[in-house]
Amino acid sequence: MRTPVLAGNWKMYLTPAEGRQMIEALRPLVEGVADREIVLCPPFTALAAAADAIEGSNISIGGQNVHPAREGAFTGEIAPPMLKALGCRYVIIGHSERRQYFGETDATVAEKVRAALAEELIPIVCVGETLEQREKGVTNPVVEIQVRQGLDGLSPEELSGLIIAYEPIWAIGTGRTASPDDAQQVCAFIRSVMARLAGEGAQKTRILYGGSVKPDNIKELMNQPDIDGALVGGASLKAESFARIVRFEE
Ligand code: G2H
Repeated sequence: MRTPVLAGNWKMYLTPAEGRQMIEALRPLVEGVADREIVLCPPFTALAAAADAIEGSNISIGGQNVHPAREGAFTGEIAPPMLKALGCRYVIIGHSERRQYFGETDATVAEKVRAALAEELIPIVCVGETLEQREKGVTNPVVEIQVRQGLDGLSPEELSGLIIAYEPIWAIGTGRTASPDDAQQVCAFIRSVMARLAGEGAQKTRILYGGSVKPDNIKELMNQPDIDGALVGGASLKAESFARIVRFEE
């Protein structure tokens, strides 16, 4: 009953021309796929080219980050209405790389989520534990704090419409994937936290897994009852591998 979401996070890769080329190659490979949402999140500089290249297709675009203010003297930042004006439907918020290298906290995540929702952008809110936290056995409490604080003050309706991406930090870009069982356990736990915040609406929230997702592990991940899609980094840069992920093809 939840429409799967396959979202590519290009991170700081691909120029406008390279992004356009990737999308032109991807379009025929995912044509006709209607029962899932296909999303690409290019760097800001490639968004306009991507918006043009997806025209008339079943692919949507999103930002990788956003500033919480609608406008202002914030050099180097991008506001929610600017993403919207470029045709973005989604925005990634609180990716672990933003938290680790750019000082983002659960409080800044909460501000950005509210700002994105005000502009009718669908937030893809990232949460996840470090290796040290996993080994200490505190994955659930760490993720619960990130969910509760990052989504602070939202209505049940807002909570059910957003997307959460569970990305264990130790699995990001390392080639190590959480086992489908481990990923399912944390995603089910996140849904139980959402149920306490949003009641029945938690059944509608899409929860994605992210961290070294590839064509050869997508099928098993998608077989898990609480995993509703994937946030894909490295394997979303090439049309062939991302198309196989979108189609759940090994
Ligand atoms: C996690 C993921 C995409 P990768 O950051 O957000 O990247 O698939 O390269 O591990």
